[in-house]
Amino acid sequence: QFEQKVGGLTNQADILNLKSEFIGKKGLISEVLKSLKDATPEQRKAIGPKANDIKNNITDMVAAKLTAIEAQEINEKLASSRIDISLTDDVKEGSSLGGGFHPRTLIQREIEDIFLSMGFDILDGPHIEDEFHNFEALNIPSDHPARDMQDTFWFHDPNAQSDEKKFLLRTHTSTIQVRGMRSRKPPFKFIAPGTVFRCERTDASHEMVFNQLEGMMVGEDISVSHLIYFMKTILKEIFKKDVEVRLRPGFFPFVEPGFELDIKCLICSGNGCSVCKQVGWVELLPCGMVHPNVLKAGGIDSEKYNGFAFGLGLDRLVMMKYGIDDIRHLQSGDLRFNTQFKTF
Ligand code: FA5
Repeated sequence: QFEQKVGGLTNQADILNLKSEFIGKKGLISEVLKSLKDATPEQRKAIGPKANDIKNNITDMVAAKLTAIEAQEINEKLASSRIDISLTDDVKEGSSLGGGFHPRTLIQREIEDIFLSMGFDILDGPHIEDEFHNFEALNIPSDHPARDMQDTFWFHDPNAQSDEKKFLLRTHTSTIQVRGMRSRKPPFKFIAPGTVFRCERTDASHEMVFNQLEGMMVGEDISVSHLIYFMKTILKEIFKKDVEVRLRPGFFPFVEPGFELDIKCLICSGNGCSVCKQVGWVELLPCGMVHPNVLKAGGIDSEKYNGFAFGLGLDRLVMMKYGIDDIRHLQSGDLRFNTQFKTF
């Protein structure tokens, strides 16, 4: 009877109730055992051991049944609270949960690799600069009109004496030309990527905080053809195709002669858009032969050595490479923009 009844039970309490119905203090078997006191010795001998066997059997069956139920409960709990630590395919392929590089980082690294392979060093410099490194050593004295070409964020100290050193947020990475020249002996060549700051109105191709990549090569008998070779190589490697460029005279006090290298706007294919201000060309890579005054300020013998320098507009290069029609997307922090460039 017990075996039949317990088979259908799945609940611990029901099983324990059934157990006490049979072998509890007032259960059926206990009643049988109790009644033995009035039985004959033969009856006791026959019934006693049997009743005890049944009691033991029931105890064993209950224990087995309870163990099985407990095991089942543990398994169910494990299954429902299991944490899947394996990577799902969407994460592997770059969902919003995965990381990635900013397009500027991707291009910067690519350019760094190209220049490293050509034997250039990579230099860095401070964002907060003094007047000497940002202007004077670059042949831009304080009364020079070229200072107006770059609207400057000055640090203002109301207690400063008029002849004290003034500080600013660097307006170009050319400051690192000065630091590079003063820390090494010719011949040398280096690039210096970095953020620069200008107090300018923003539009589709202008930011207040943007990035340049400076380059400088100093040695004996360096000519404009070296400069053009390096400029062409870098553009070819980056765009992996021939892009239309034009070289025109450009004025920068720190180079002589100076050039502006423009690229045919890849957003509008030269037809005119807000990025190229409808002219079809984008100013990308000003460059030139280093002015002797700059070499001198850098502690270099300008009779013996010469060199070239360039200041690539990194954000504009990124825009041309990826067809980005507004520079402000780059710093927007908008994930819909950033996640398009996932590389892993
Ligand atoms: C300079 O800053 C010079 N130091 C570059 C140079 C270096 C010339 C060495 C000669 C030799 P310019 O102000 O033109 O030059 O800026 C260089 C490049 O930075 C521009 O061609 C353009 O691509 C980018 N640029 C300039 N202003 C902005 C801006 N507001 N937002 C985004 N990119 C800019």
